Parts: sequence; C-alpha cells; structure tokens
Amino acid sequence: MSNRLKVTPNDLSAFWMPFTANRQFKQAPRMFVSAKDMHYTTSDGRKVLDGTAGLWCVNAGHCRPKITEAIQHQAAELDYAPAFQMGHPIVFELANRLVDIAPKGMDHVFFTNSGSESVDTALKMAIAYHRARGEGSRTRLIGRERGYHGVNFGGISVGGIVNNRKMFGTLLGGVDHMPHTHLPEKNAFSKGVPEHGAELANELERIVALHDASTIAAVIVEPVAGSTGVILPPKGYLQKLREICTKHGILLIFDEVITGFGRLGTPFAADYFGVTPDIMTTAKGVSNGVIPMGAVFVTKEIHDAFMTGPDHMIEFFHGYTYSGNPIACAAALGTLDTYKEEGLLTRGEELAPYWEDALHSLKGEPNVIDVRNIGLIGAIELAPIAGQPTKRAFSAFVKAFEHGLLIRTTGDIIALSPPLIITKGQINELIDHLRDVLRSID
Ligand code: PXG
Ligand code: PLP
Repeated sequence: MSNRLKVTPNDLSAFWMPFTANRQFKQAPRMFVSAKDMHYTTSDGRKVLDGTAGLWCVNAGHCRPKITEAIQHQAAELDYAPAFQMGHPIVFELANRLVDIAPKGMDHVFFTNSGSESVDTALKMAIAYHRARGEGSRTRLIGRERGYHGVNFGGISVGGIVNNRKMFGTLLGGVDHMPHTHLPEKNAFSKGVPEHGAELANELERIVALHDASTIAAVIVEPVAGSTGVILPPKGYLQKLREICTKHGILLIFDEVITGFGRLGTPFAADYFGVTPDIMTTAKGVSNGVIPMGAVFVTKEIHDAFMTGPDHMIEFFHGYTYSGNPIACAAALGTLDTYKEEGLLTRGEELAPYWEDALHSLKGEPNVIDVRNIGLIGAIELAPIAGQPTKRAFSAFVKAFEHGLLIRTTGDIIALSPPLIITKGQINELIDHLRDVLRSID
C-alpha cells in the first residue's frame, strides 16, 4: 500500500468535505477503499451494501469492467482535446447514442461536468433561446419549493431548499417558486404516485397571471424530487404543468439528474410519465458516476433557434473546459454499453413491485410516519425527535453503516436508490438491515 492510502486522523484536516458534518466525520471517519458491483469495502475491511448507488449515480453498480476498460484505453489514446473550436470522434458518437435513447424530440446534447452545471446551462439556454427568437422580455425563471437543482447560483435560485439558499445573499433576480407537492396528511403511505394534489399545478397559472407570460422564460422541476427527501408528482400533475407551459409559450425543463438513466424503470422520467419537456438536464448515471459528466438535452426547435448569423460566429457563448472530455465520454460509452447489455434502463420496471412491497413492509416499525416509492427509489420518513430535527435519521445512517448498509438521509427522511443491478435477495437483505436499525435507535 502506498503512503498516500495510510490516513491517520491528523491528516484529515486539510480536506474541507462537501455537504458533510466535518467535525463529526473527522472524529469518527467512515472510509471506503474499494467497491465491486453492489458492495463497498471499508478501510477496516468490512463489506457495505450500497443502498444509494453512491449519490444516486452508480446505476450499473461498481467497478464494471466495460467502463473500467473504456477509461483505461481512452487515457492511453487521447487524454484531452480542446473543447472549444476542436472536436474528437467519441464525443459525437456519445451524443448520437444519447439522442437514440432520449425521449422522442430531444435531438441535441450539450455536455457539462455535473448536474449543477447542467442546470445552469439549461437556464441560460432558456433565456437565450427566447432572446434569439426576439422575445428578450422572457427572462423570469420559475422553480418550486423544496426543489434541488444543484449548488451553483442559478440552481440555488430556482431551487427551494432553505439551507442551500439562505447563506448566499440575494441570488438571481426574477425568480418565483411554485408550491411543492408533499401532502402527507392526504398521501402518506401511497404506493407509487399519490392520488391527491394535481391541482397544485394550477399555482403556475397564478404565477403567470402575476408576472405575465411575456416575462417568463422557463419552469424547472424535478419530475420526482430526490434530494429533498423523495417527493412524487401527484397523478396528472406533470401533464398539467406541460399544458400550462405550452399554452403560455414557457419552456418546461425537467431536471432528470436523479431520474435519468433507468432510475424509474424507464430510460427517463419523461418516458415514465409520458410528458416530454423542452429541455432535460442529466448527469450522474450518464457516466455511472465514474468520471464527472453531465448532459443537457434539447429539442431541435431550441437548438435551431441559435443557428443563425454568420457561419464563423459562435452561436452560444457558453461551455466548459471539460465539456465532452474524452475520458468522460469513454466512461459514458462504456456505461451505455453496460446498460444495454444488461437491460438496466428498464430493469427497474420488473423489480419495482417487489421493491414496493419490501419497502412498505416497514410501515408500523418504530417512528415510521410515511413510506414512499417509485421505480427503484424509496423513502422512509421518520418522526423527528422533539427539538432535535435530523438527529433520528442521522443515527439511523450511522447505525446502518456500522451494520453494513449505506443509506442516505436528508432531514428525517431515509432515501434509498440502489444500483439497478440489485437482486431480490439483496432487496430483502437491505430491508431486513433497515428494520433492525429502526428497531435499535431511539
Ligand atoms: N439536479 C438534481 C435534480 C439533483 O438531484 C443536481 C441537480 C446537482 O448535481 P451535481 O452533480 O452538481 O451534484 C442534483 C444532485 C442526495 C444527493 O443525497 C443528491 C444530489 C447530489 C448529492 C446528494 O440526495 N443531487
Ligand atoms: N477561472 C479561470 C481563471 C479560467 O481560466 C477558467 C477557464 O479557462 C475558468 C475559471 C473556468 O473553468 P472551466 O472551464 O473548467 O469551468
């Protein structure tokens, strides 16, 4: 083992960890040193079942050979090519492969390096699209309470998670928010999409009436909200949003960073719900989380609106040094090959009923106040400890990790999103572990 891997507590201070309780972590570090398929191995040699596909990204499971080999080969062949005014073959191949599996009408792809960058790219595209068509007054962006759209300024402005916003000043101007769709008093313990709440989409009409459609560029929502603790769209809600946007000439952006690439048992949530947005933001599963990558899908209409002016002029003044990085593209192609060979983009559909029954068997366990599910996503909401919100779920997280299971918590909600290769036996194992954990914490 190289010296680099021998970490002692005094070595931990330099790294300021993202979205982490740094001081707690550094007192009792939790480290993974390797991973294979459904499991991690910890620094003390224990196996941990991955109940969350990393951070909702390792959809094909860990250290898959096709992906590893593609990266190794590409690193030795062409490590980098300038992203601006130059190309390399596999970035075009990847874009074509992605368009092939995307919902009909999503014909063009713009590459980024993360979900946050995909979101800010999409917001800029929406505003610039209207301007290119001579409707420069359409600059407002509409998000939703409890929405998560990454951590860049555009994303936190349209996002609706208070802790992600309140420390960071005035954010973007000209943003409004629709209400979230979490209605526990009506929808608790729903299996799949809840019955009640489609009328909340009409709040968009109220916002349009307030600002006038001529000032609104786009509405952005997660088809299924993940980070905020798994909030599902009520039956008919997304269809209504689509109708209202179309009626008023407002672009609809689906943020599919979590739902993209098979999470719901269909390639994209747009397929699951039968609702096609104008722009779709993705990341995570596009490259199995192995190399950072994001992809923004747009319709031909949006793309073509930019393709005006002299041929030698740049059409869209936007892009990243690493947009379409060759090694990221290779990882993504290896990922798409793996998804295809193993049918992973639709495997969730087959497993969803089993997953649903297993999750809902946790109803009645201590402090469980709701269970929610869709595709291969699950959430178990716990009653908070009085005066100490988040503490109960955090205890569950630490306990689960000690017992060999990785879960994710936000507030007092446990979120589950296993790799799409999970077996029924592993679903049982995951739920049994979780049941023990719920029975053993305060
Ligand atoms: N949009 C959505 C809908 C997301 O879920 C992002 C944008 C930002 O992606 P990047 O790649 O910039 O992180 C996300 C990311 C969690 C969790 O545990 C969720 C995300 C990231 C990390 C943790 O819920 N979502
Ligand atoms: N900051 C500086 C000083 C830069 O030169 C660049 C890119 O050239 C950036 C930020 C943006 O970096 P990226 O393209 O990786 O987003």
